[in-house]
Amino acid sequence: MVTAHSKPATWDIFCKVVDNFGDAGVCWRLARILQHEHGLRVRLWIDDLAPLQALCPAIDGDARAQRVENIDVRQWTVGARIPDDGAVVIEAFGCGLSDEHVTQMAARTHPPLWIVLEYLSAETWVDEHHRLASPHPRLALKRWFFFPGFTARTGGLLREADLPARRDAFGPEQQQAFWRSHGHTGAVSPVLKLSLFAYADAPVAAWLTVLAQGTQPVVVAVPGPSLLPAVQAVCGSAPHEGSALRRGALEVRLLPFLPQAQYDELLWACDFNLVRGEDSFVRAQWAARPLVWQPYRQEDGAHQRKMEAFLGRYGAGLPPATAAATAAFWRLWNGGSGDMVTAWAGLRAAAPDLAKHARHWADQLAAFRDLAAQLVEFAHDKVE
Ligand code: TRH
Repeated sequence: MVTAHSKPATWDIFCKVVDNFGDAGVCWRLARILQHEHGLRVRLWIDDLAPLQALCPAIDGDARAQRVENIDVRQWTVGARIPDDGAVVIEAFGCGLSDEHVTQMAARTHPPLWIVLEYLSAETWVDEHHRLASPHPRLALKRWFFFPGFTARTGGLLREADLPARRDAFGPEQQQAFWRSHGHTGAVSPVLKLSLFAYADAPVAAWLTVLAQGTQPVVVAVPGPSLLPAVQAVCGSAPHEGSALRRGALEVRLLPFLPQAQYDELLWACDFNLVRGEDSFVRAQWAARPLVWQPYRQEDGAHQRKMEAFLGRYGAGLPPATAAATAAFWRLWNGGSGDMVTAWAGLRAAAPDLAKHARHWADQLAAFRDLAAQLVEFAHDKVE
């Protein structure tokens, strides 16, 4: 366990990139908060530096070891030598530690505290599973399961201490400057501004078509290249980063994949955000703006259960018609049946309620301790 009477000094975070950016995104955010706000020495072990470099351009995609923002970033290769001075090991998303590494941990006089950081879910069973331990089948080691979540009985959500203040200080002037810095004019009301980050199987083209055919001028900002085929299908011309394409009431603004901090600014500069996976989903909630979520698809349909569980919690504070309109659009966005024109009209009509609720929801979540602080407290509790 952690050495008695001492703050855990070195934390090792292990991250395997399954696909996309979420694994790296969550681990990088956690590493930054642990280092910058809790003064810990953090080593982030990651098996693929490319997504991390996209989130943080200061990262060298080839370096085996580097220090960026005061975090030691190490390539986690097969056979990598893991120093045995770490007080806490975070196994992100149950990514699996090698037998050799686990044996080395067990052989220490004070084995590190081994925490499996799980995926986020609003399902009720999370409350019961948070902070449970599972003994290693052969060695004198325990793994502790730590669940992020939306209730006081879970580990909470990642949140930088200054995030709400930075968000609230990002007013109209900053928003205009944001758009201008990406080569676009600052769209002002009554133009509706939306950001779009989704998997390629979302009905993006059908939705953009409905927007184009509407009467309200709409800007849709699309960071990164993954949805360009759908944009091209609707707007016709060959899209490239930095360009703005128009059809009817719709203007699509193509942005580069933004560094993580700038992605927050995009969310704050928009009236409505379409997000996916885990980390952008959480950031959209902190943005205190209405959102549409596309969970990461899982074979067994677990993503649908996650979506319904979240809708249940989120919708509980909404007028029933607003909750129903929200659920109808989210379900359609996630492979359900329905008519896009009707679903979008319903969501638009719900926008004033949703805007109020989004703020209330963010404030309510901010009343819980954030995930990094809870991890630090947990590590202290386990000192023997
Ligand atoms: O990239 P994702 O689809 O990641 C997913 C999920 O995390 C999923 O749960 C996991 O199992 C799977 O990966 C392997 O979506 P997510 O979680 O939103 O992560 C995206 C990260 O990228 C997040 O940190 C926000 C960041 N981002 C930027 O920094 N700039 C951008 O321009 C955009 C669009 C995103």
